[in-house]
Amino acid sequence: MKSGESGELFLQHAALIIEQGLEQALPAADEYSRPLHEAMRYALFPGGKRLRPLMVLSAARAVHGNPEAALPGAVAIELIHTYSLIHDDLPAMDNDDYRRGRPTVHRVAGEAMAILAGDGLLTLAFEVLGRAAEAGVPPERVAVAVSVLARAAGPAGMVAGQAADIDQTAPATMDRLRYLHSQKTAALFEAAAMLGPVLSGSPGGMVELLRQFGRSFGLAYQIIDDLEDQKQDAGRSAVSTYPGLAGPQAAAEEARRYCDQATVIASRLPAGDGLVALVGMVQSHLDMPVH
Ligand code: GRG
Repeated sequence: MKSGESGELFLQHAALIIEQGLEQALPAADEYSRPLHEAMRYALFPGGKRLRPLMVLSAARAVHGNPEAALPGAVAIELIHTYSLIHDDLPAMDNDDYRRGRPTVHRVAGEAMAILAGDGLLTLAFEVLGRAAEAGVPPERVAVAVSVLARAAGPAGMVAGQAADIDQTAPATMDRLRYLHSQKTAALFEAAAMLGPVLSGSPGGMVELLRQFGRSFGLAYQIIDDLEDQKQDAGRSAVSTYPGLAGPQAAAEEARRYCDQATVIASRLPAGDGLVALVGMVQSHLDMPVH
């Protein structure tokens, strides 16, 4: 990755590095663990948009950090995201049969193996991040990165959001919705934006600025995702979504506001063009026509 390339070109190169990093992170299966490894691999490849690892590497670039130091963070966060999708699709949660146009992991590997594949990816994430010292990252930075990621993914972040989301008895209020978005979606994006500067050793002020970037991005992204679902569902939206509670127009305005906040922050950073391009990628969905 060259420092003079545009934000868009940077994202293209970063995407290739992320695929290689994920490929190398998956341990080889032995005779008895083959079904587990096949289930993990099925969930990871081909992946989705890889937004979170792209954010880790773009945030490292934004502060002139070393992308090699940030790669373990990028891989670890995608492993966690993938685990969360496997578990979210399970019969006990959303009970989804398809994800990314293919049968979900529990549909092809069975429920017990899907649970274990998720457990395997979650644990592997911390093994990968813990080994960042091997890429030359000082141990004290590795320790901060581990705690940033664990907090965002765990019972103060994504898991709390998921637990609140499955509570069917809770009233669908804007207050609850904001909590869900903040914990279930934005927490992991906040960590993604922080891991780059943390692993590359940026000052605390930069890490905080990038946390705010990740939060605005995550809040925008959840609303945009719900608006997309609404378009695909012939204009209907679940009541427990922003478009469902406030209407599609207000939802789109709110998403634009968060995108603008994120862009302003990224534009102030020394090399924030990768992050600006990432915001542009998701914001472009707001302007797409309904079909
Ligand atoms: C099971 C602990 C646990 C958590 C699940 C991520 C999640 C929490 C649930 C998935 C459902 C959902 C709508 C979450 C909101 C975040 C979101 C839009 C996830 C999808 O992320 P993308 O679009 O997925 O980045 P791809 O397919 O591109 O990887």
